[in-house]
Amino acid sequence: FSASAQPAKPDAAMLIGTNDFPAKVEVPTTNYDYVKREVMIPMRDGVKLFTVIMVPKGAHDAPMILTRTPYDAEHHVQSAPHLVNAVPEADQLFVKDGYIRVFQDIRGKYGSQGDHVMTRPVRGPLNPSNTDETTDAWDTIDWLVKNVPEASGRVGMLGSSYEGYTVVMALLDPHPAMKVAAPESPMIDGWMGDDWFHHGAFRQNNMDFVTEQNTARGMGHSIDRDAYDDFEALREAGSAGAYAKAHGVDIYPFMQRLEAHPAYDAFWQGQDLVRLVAAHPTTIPTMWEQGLWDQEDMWGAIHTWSALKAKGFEANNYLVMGPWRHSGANHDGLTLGPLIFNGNTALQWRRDYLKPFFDQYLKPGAPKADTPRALIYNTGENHWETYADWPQACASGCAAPMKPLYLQAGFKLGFDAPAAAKGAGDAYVSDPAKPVPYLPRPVRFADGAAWQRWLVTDQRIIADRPDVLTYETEPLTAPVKISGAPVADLWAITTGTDSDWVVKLIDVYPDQVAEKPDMGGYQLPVSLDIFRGRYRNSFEHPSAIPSGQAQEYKFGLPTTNHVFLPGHRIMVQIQSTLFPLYDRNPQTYVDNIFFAKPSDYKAATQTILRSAGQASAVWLPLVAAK
Ligand code: PG9
Repeated sequence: FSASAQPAKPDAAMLIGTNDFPAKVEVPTTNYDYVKREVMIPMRDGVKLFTVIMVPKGAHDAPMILTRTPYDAEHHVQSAPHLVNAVPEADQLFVKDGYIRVFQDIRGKYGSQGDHVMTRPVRGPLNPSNTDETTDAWDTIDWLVKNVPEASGRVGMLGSSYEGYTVVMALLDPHPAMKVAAPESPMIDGWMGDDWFHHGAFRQNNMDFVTEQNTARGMGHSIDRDAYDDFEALREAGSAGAYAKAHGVDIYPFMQRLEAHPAYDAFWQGQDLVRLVAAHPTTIPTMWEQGLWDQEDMWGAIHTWSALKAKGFEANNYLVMGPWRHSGANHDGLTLGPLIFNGNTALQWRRDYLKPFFDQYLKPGAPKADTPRALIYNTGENHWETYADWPQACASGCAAPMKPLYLQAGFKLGFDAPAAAKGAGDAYVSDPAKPVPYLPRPVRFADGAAWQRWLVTDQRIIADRPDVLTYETEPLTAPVKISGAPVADLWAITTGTDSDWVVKLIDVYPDQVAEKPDMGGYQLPVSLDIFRGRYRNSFEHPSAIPSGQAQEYKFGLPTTNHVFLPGHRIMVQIQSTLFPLYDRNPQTYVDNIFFAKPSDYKAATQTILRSAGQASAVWLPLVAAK
């Protein structure tokens, strides 16, 4: 370089050192309206858990909210001068009102010490150690009330999904300073209807989750793809076990546990939080929340709340179900897919119910909150409803009984029992080589937006497939309201020796919807689920289906509070695959479907019966519509 372009006498600021990184990076925070502390909190066995404490400046006697997470406590908060901008959206109302917000990495994840165990079971036969998420929550709260001088000593816990599971675990033996809780979409029973399986059908997207969670203490990676379309890759692989082996997922101990426990055996029963909570009920005021279209944890909150109610612990347990996807309560509740709600329903819940509920128990002198026993969104009429009891209709003990909506000849539905002779039914061929997709292809598990809205997907994508049976009513002349959990009751014959059954209750919009033209003819799933036929007699002890013989398959569908409006039709769809979300049933009985061989996968003819003695129906929790 020419000497003439160089400064003759560089001053100190021109000189280049060896490293442009300062020895210590410190952002001036004197003008911040909060103090952030990062601490390592010791547990009873000496393991220390990384904890971020956000304290509003000037706080004293302040209430505290704790969330325990496997998803990186440090990144739950941002760097910003104002606390309201530093915390997640759902916490803004709390910190604006002087709450201290605490996030902690559970043991073995991110900044915490110790080993990680996926949804670590409670201490006992499945967890012989001296710690679990119950003791870790207890030790954490004990430390917080003794070591955060600005705190009042009253702690609330909330969190969604895995973080909801940690709230529920804390409730099994709560620290005396824990005064209120809100498990949001908590993972409660991983086999019946939360993340891992639904009625025994394995949810294959979890192989990414296991990989992401277990490749590293910090941010893990997901599965390397060999196809753009996960539908193609998973079909090509064969069984879920074969896919896991081919992609290295089978090295993770949790995947091995899933593969070793395909049935509802002691492994699942022993960590079923419905039973554990019902066996250890507390008097802590608890608001159980989940979405009406929760695509991950559809089972937990409603079933635990119901079990507590049945045990006589109704007084301190409340139920909230909003028109939300999984964890949607913590985000923007204005829309879901094409559905537009009556304002920001998530904010409405947080502002009008959750915050006053927490205030009541955490802020001495706060007014008593007006907390309904059950707060459930009416998804047909688009508004909130409050109930003194829930469900409004059920098989026994409710204000109204269930009413069967029968499958009828000509692909119709009706409340009159069919009179057809034995054997009357409709048949389709379910071919595992051509499974019914749960989303339009290409299906990509990595597409978070598609995943979040999949439960409201227009079912016209598959309604006309020959392997999907579609029954519907005439356009309704009066509103039909359902408030509770529908029950699928299928009488079916398969030519195979095992089969899955998918039942969908659908609201069909009129052909034209003037206010929202893109909803014309929309087939909106209101409640749907899958059932693995081998478990029809026992969830614990599967058995082959006798080929060619009628069997009854009866299973609960997710809770709903919906009005089918005049002009709409009620539709029921039945199919045997929902792929690749659920692994395919080979339709030949094998010991463990995770390891079914390619030759086990066989097409089967499925006949859904609608005769007088074998009347397939969806039982509706029917109530009077206003
Ligand atoms: N549904 C997620 C999950 C919870 C627990 C176990 C596995 C997955 C979650 O959103 O945290």
